[in-house]
Amino acid sequence: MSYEFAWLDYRKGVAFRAADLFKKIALTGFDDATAADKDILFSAELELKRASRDICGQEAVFVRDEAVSDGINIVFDKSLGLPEGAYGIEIDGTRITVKASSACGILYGVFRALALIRTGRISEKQITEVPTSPIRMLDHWDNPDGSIERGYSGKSFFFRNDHLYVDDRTREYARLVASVGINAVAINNVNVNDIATGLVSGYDRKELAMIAKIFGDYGIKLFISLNFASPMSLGATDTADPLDEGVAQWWKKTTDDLYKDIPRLGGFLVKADSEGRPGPFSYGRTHADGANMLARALAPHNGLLIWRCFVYNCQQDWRDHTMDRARACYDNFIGLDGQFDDNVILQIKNGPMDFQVREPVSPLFGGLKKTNMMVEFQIAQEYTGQQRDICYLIPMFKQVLDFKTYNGEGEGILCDLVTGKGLSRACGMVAVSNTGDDPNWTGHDLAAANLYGFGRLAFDPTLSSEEIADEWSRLTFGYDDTVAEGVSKMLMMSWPAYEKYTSPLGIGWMISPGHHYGPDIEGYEFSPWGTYHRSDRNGLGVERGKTGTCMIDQYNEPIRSIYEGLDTCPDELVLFFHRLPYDHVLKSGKTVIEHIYDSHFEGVLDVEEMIGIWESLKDRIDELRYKRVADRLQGQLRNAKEWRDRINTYYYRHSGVPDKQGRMIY
Ligand code: GCW
Repeated sequence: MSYEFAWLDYRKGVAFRAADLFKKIALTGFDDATAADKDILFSAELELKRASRDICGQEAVFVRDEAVSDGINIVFDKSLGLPEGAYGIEIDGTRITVKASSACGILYGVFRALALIRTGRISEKQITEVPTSPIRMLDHWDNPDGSIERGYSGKSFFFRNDHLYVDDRTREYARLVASVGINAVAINNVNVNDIATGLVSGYDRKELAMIAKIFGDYGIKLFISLNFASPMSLGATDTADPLDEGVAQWWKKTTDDLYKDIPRLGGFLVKADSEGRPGPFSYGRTHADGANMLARALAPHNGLLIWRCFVYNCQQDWRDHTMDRARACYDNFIGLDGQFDDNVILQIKNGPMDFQVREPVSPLFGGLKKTNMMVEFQIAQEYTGQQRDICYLIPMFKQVLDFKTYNGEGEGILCDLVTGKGLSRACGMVAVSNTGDDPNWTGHDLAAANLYGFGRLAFDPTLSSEEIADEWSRLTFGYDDTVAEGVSKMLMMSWPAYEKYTSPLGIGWMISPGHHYGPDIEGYEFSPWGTYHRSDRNGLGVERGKTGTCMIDQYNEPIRSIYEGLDTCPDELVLFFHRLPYDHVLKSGKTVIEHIYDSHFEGVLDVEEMIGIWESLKDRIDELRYKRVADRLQGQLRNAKEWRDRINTYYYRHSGVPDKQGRMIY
């Protein structure tokens, strides 16, 4: 499949005085770099070449180790002491200087300088940026057969016909994600099946090494998702018990061999004892036993072991009201705090359930005190419209990052905990990727704002959602205020709109089972997955407070009291935490049933408004992309109406309460 250049299409965008700037480009300190650094610096050089050609149609003239007064100076200088990945940019009339002490810093600084030129923001005189998260990662759920679990943008571009696949697009991908600061990528699904099990032990090793090299050229470390039972599945041992000497030896040798071929491998990512995947529980061992055994194989190579906390019972009995899936993540890991080796990082989903449109923050973040943590977001829009509906997730991620956990060390702001502020811990942010081999990478053109935005946010969480939307729009659609305003408005209204027309007040789910698009209110109600809303004629919701499953007690004070109290619990989460009657009056002044009706009618109106905005931009956006988005918006409108009518009808029939405004409910 052919591909487009997304926000890196330098032919788009107006460049003020760009031709002058590109007249001369001076590279300083490049020749003294190590071999690995040179590869990254070379990518930066290529980028400048490409930009010069595409922005102003001229070949860049490079000079070495001399400062130019008119043009671009790129200064690689370790003695500046800037942290890894950090850069400084100085703009002075017709001279731009990018400085860094690491090769990645140069690469990021070059991308940033080019973005500033393209968005016309070269009046900002001096910028120093230090990446906030040490690890800024994308997890791909790609399978060897080319399918992508929860993929909504075509097929995998890493795998095809049961093999790894390397072509121009591999490099283009690395370039794209490095441009927003991504420095770690797991290319295969955390559900590691069949052939993928062999990736750690030699399968397609040549291609794997090629991918790692291309990633390395862009400062990205390759991670491999592994099957916890690999030695057993591959027939080398008859157990996968993490405390078995033979198992540990197998992992050690396998890992040593892997590092011989791929010296800069980042490490492993593991989903264990979750949704049918093997794990230490089968041997009566803890997740610390499992993770540490693997971490010890990686430690001599400085590798990291990323262990997922998405562990819950998916064989639940819906009749049993005492069990609560929302408790599982905390209950499974809190007792292990302090038991993990230094090179283990726990990867915790942002919410206690599973990437719903609205969830509280996982209480595990505020519970663990002596464990490395990463927050896991999902930009693949599994439950948020599957890249058919627009849902710009950056505002949600920001709310999560701003959350105060009160973990005993002051406010314990989540962003600080996962970025290791003040501590030199291994930690960071990860997102389940939303890319595939569709020409525009993300299926919906506007879904690319989530890919772009996640990277930018992981680098600098102080950026606002609006800034990111505006910047992405200008880089993608060109320098046009009207387009940027319109597109940003659409993006900013999209998450609230999606929340309004889907399941209400934080209760989540109600999506069609299996594929997870569109409504099916009772689809999971009598299933083993543990995701219930328990609606009846009296009300709806799961009581998670003191009279229920006590899940609220997993939070620290004062959050615990805030969520426990009906007068303090925020409306948007009230049905996550409490079971309520339809006539319960929310803080907004509306009853629960009024809120359900009103929000669903509003959600559809919001989609109509987005369509109106898009139509107003018709002559300003190229035909191909205009039409792609316009078509998807019509699909979104159909989806929103389907949700509205099903939810409103269901709750009208259950509650018997008519709509005050007499709107059409079936
Ligand atoms: O959201 C759920 C998905 C599964 C996924 C799982 C996980 C990779 O429905 O498809 O499996 O989460 O995060 O492991």
